[in-house]
Parts: sequence; C-alpha cells; structure tokens
Amino acid sequence: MAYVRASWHTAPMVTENFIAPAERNVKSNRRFQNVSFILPTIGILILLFAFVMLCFQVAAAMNIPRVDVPTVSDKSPFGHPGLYRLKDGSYQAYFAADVARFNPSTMTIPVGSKVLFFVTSPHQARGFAVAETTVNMEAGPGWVETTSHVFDKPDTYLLVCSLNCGLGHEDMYAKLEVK
Ligand SMILES: [Cu+2]
Repeated sequence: MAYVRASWHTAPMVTENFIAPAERNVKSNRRFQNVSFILPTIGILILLFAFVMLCFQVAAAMNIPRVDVPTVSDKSPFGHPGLYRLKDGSYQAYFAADVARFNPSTMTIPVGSKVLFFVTSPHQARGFAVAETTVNMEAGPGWVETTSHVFDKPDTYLLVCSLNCGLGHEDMYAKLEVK
C-alpha cells in the first residue's frame, strides 16, 4: 500500500494542456455529434436546392407561365382580371385567387362560348373549381394554371376554392352567369 501511495504522489504534475481521458472522450463525442448533425443538414439543403431547381426546370419545360408576385395586381391581365374576347370568338377568363375571395367575384359568359381560364394566386396555393364542369385547378403563388371549358347551357355556375387553403377558405367563391 505504501508503494502505491508513493507512486501516486510522484506522478507527473498535471499541466495546462493535459486533458484527462474522460474529458477527452466527452470533447471528441461533442465533435462527432456536431459533425453528425452538420453533414446531414448540408446534405438535406443540397437536396432541397436541387429539388427546387428541378421544379423550375420542369415548369419551364412544360411552359407553365409565371407571374411576378409583388406586381401581379398592377399589371394586365391579372391587374384587370375578367373576361376577354379574342378575335376568333373564344374567350379568356382571368382570375386572381386572393385571401378569402376571387377577383372578379362575378362574370357573365355568353352561352356556347369556349372559355380558357387563367388563374393565379399571389400568396399561397388556392383551388379553382367550377361546379358541374371539369374545371378544377390548383394555383400556387406566382404560377398560372389554365384549362378550358365550353359553356353549352345557360345557368349560374358556382366557382369555389377546391383546396383547403386555410383562413377565409369558406368565403372563396364566385359566380359565373352563362346566358
Ligand atoms: Cu381555399
């Protein structure tokens, strides 16, 4: 016992740079934890970036038109949404799906018309569906969705948001009067 005690007391002094083995393990574990957190995060960010770029390329390849969100309400045609008659006798209908409303909220369409609908949303994804027809779209912010429909019979058609888009969703409707 005396020998052991003597060796303990004669052990080298702990210097400032000396790190006890247990403490060294803790530091090395922390470093490992930091790396194991940072690397997957960087990987996920790279994948996310690649996915967003891919979406833009797919949209460009599909020729999906876009609008400039901050100025969409200042410029035609979404700045002046409504029904436009083309030279060939067909119609284009522009709608902006905004918070708790469609703009315009009413539209009169001549019976028998072929209407090409354009819809965009400046803030978030909104639905656009005309009851009793096959018109049903989803417009993301800045994206312009289109579809067409021929209105053969006179009626009042209800236009609703077909996407549960949150606050004000239940107030999102408009009327299309075909006569
Ligand atoms: Cu909605």
